[in-house]
Amino acid sequence: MSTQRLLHGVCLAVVALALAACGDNTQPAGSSPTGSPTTNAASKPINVGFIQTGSESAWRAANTNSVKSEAEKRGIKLNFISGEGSVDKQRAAMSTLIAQGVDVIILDPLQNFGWDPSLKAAKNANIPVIIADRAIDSSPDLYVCFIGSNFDEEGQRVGEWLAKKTDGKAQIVEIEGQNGSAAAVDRKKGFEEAIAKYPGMKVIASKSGEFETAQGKQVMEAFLKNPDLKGMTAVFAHNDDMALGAIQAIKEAGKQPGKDLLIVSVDGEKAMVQAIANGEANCTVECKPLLGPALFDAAEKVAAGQKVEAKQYSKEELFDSSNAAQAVKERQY
Ligand code: GZL
Repeated sequence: MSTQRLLHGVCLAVVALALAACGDNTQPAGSSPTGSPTTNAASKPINVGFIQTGSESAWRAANTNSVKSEAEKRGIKLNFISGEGSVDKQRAAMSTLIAQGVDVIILDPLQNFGWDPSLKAAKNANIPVIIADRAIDSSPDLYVCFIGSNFDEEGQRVGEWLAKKTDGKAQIVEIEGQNGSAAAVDRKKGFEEAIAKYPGMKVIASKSGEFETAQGKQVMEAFLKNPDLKGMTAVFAHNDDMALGAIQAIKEAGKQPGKDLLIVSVDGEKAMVQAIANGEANCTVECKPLLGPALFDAAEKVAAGQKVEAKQYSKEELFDSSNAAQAVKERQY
């Protein structure tokens, strides 16, 4: 073989070896200009524990659905635990999730007190806690943020609507929510603050219906049978499910709900807005259950070590005969 041909062969071999070496070092797409590889793998999905109150109302069902569907959409590993109406079960769930070492815990507390020990345990385990929907009396340095509604304002708005509707004269029976829940405590407080300005408005009876339709109906049946309450002119229910139960009881007693007795409530559920459009109820202030997006925005930020707003309140509408017929078409729950 001539020297020239030999040199040509050696050159080709050197070029081939050089190309092969490049091929081995091809960087994955998106590699940094310095050539140091950056991973293409999606960052590990966060692991979130969610402790729910239970399944007491249509509002709660919509809230649970919003949380589960949003987690699935984002590829978040969700460990969903229902308190089944028991605070003890919720506290046990906190211990379980801390032991599992989840990245973030979201708690929707049945009661607004007694959470310091659980929150301190989570803090000691470096697990941030987000409070959803119902507020608590623990110090804000024990949890990251609150995302939900301003229940006091909801109670005020219902009270002010009723005062305007009745020219400040109403004898009111009150069907309360779950005892000790922020929703019940603060709606009651806001309503009472609003009607305190009107000497002609008075709550003449109060009893808990636990946010449930059947119990709301039972409480209303007892009010209707009580001779001391014959002068009642209005019903204030802490949520729509109980108001709908009260409407059933009023009809079965041969009276016209929405006319013989004014019915005011909170949540803005489709069935209640429909009852208002039908003239069988009078007012409901919306309380937004579709918190999934806001909760997981906060959880993802917290898991990434970013700051989040301490309090995030939903913006909510009021429905009465002036807007119910149109609004009912858009209600999602
Ligand atoms: C309010 C929520 C309440 C609803 C009820 O944010 O906690 O609990 O008003 C639900 O319908 O049961």
